Amino acid sequence: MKYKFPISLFIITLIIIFGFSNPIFGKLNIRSHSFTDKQNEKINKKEMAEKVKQEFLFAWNGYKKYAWGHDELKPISDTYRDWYSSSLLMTPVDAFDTMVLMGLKKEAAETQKLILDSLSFDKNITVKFFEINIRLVGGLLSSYELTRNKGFLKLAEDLANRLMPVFNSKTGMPYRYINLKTGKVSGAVSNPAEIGSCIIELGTLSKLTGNPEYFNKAKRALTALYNRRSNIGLVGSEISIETGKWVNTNSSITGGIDSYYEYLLKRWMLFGDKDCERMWKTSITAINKYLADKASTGFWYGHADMNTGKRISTHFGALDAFFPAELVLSGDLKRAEALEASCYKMWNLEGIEPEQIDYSYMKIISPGYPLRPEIIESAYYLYHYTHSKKYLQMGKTFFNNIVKYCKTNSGFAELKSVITKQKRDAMESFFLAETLKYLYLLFAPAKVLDFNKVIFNTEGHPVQRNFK
Ligand code: DMJ
Repeated sequence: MKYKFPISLFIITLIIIFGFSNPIFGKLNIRSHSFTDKQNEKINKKEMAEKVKQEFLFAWNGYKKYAWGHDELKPISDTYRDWYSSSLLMTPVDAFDTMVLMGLKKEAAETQKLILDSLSFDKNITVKFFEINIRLVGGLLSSYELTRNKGFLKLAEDLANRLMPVFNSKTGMPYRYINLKTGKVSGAVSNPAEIGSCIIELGTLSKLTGNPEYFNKAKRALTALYNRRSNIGLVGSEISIETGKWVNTNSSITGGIDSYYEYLLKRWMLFGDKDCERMWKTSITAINKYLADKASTGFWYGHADMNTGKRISTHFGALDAFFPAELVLSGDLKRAEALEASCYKMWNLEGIEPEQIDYSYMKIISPGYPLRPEIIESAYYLYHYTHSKKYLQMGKTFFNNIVKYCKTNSGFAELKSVITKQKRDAMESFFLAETLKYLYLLFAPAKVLDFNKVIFNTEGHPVQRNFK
């Protein structure tokens, strides 16, 4: 008698042989890493917080040894990189408040001395307003609030004064670049994130100095942008700040738009600003109507045309993973949890987070990992609001994967590809300002920082709600 192999057994065998490497069975791959499998694992928060602190120290010591006084460590060649022709101490300023929160007194003291003794903005260099504002103005303000050393505030004020001419456009929306010495501006085609992400820093500076000019300019810019939303309440990805006309109508929550929404919400929360409350509420209604997407692979936010609401793409990426934090901060726990679960699937496709995927197919379309913090930031917010162990478990996975794939002899390197795990010789300052800070705060005792008393700027710098 001829032996017949049952068809069901045949299919199971095929799945076992090909399932874990074949994209068709990608979902199996995802499930095999799902936090539900590990939910019962006990997380020792104290031990995890200490581990994160030790890795911060390791990277900081690498910076000290090979890049002291420069903007960034290059963690493979053991050298340094400056953003412009002369250093603005991007890593020390960005990392300082993390050191204070971690209780690293010796490191904080030496960094404070470096910044106060040598940082000067009197330089003939043309800088990017957005990055300098979120990293340096934001970092200096939170450093001032944490230490009460007026030197930090003076530096923030001097820098902001040099940046102010960016707002001298017909619409009030800022130019993208400015020369710190001459005040010459450039870059008239900008985007919502770069236009609308300065009201936390400049509003705080106005509060601390008593000079309303900073706040007024930031608010005017934010409102000018909001007023140019489409009839259905969305914004696009590029706009001319001179004519006020949209150049690109692709609407999403991704990089280039992300922190515009973040600042509407946080400005309302930080200062009880009623206009921003209204602007946030109109915006989130449109975002949930046109960008939210309940796909078979999970709950996501995709891209749509700002005028018609028609779906343009189902792309989602590491930068978009900031949104669960905004959702839960605004009171929408359900969507926040569903989106963070999707983000976690994205992280686990290759064991560390790709820059962008197409969520319809769970296919990676941009494979880099530049040490981004957003998914960790969202886990920290969600843990604060739910105390669910699953967010600690996620945090442990994030931390272990970063150490496994990105650590070098002197620091942590970006990945060119999460698939090949090939490294790139760069360590952005936000790795110390945000990625390791949010990981630490996730595991550290709540008393390290009272979440309800601060608002984080988009670079992870805590600004105190009631600083006196
Ligand atoms: C940071 O500089 C900020 O979080 C910014 O808003 C977006 N990109 C990086 C981190 O990914």
